[in-house]
Amino acid sequence: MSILTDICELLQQGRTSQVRMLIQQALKEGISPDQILNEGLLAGMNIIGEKFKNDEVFIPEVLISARAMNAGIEMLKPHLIAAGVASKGTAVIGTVKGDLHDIGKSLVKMMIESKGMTVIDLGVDVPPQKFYEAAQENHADIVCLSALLTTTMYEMKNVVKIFVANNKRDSVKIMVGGAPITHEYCTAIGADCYAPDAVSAAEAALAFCSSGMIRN
Ligand code: B1M
Repeated sequence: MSILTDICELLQQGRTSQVRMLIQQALKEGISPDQILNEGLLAGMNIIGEKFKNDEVFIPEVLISARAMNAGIEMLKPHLIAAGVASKGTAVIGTVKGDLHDIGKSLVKMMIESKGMTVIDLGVDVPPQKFYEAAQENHADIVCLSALLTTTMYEMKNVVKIFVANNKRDSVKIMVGGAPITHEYCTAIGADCYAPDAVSAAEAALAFCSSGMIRN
């Protein structure tokens, strides 16, 4: 079906208005919203994700494609809801308390969304309590913490602690990332997963949800 291939191609080129136009046309032609999502938008974003991983494209290209994808998802949302297409899981994401860096966090958010998951973005400078409350309110499967400063990365431990203190540590996975974070640090603070980049973060988030690895 060439219209879906075209959406996939144009998304990779970040051509938002053309992506929107083709989605409109595809819907008119009776193509199902989940097919447009999976075979058009997500297919294109997955290719960009792989290219980013292999250093074939860089942050600006990813952000431009992600913008086209978000515009497409916004158009499809009412149709997807009407068709009862379920989200593949829910993530809460934010940059930890005291830290204002949001570019990497936003990239991680977009890549997780590109996997068909719902993401609640709490923004930057997020206190541990807010992560906890948002996870509870939204029945999150995974909590994603970003930190770029060696002076703020310690807040990640406080987020883990608040889930433990409320006896809810087993209800979510906690993923950590950002330039100063390492696998060793993740293990030391009792988080579940460290991802070095946005693509691996999205793959890990989806794997947690689809393999039923979330502990209840
Ligand atoms: Co700041 N800053 N900054 N800064 N800044 C760094 C981080 C720094 C390394 C620069 C340096 O000195 N070389 C340094 C930190 C040093 C340290 O702690 N060791 C630093 C500093 C010191 C500061 C201030 C303290 C400076 C000052 O005021 N004296 C201050 C702190 C403010 C605060 O947060 N309270 C500050 C401020 C700023 C700006 C506001 C000017 C701006 C942020 C703008 C914004 O985000 N809207 C800024 C910027 C832009 C940077 C650099 C230049 C770039 C960061 C960035 O966006 N990279 C940075 C130096 C550098 O990294 N070269 C620097 C691109 C982004 C895509 O990468 O965020 O690493 P990154 O995300 C990656 C991965 O880390 C990973 O995926 C992303 C992409 O694949 N990832 C995750 C990120 N989060 C993840 C979560 C996951 C998984 C993966 O799972 C949940």
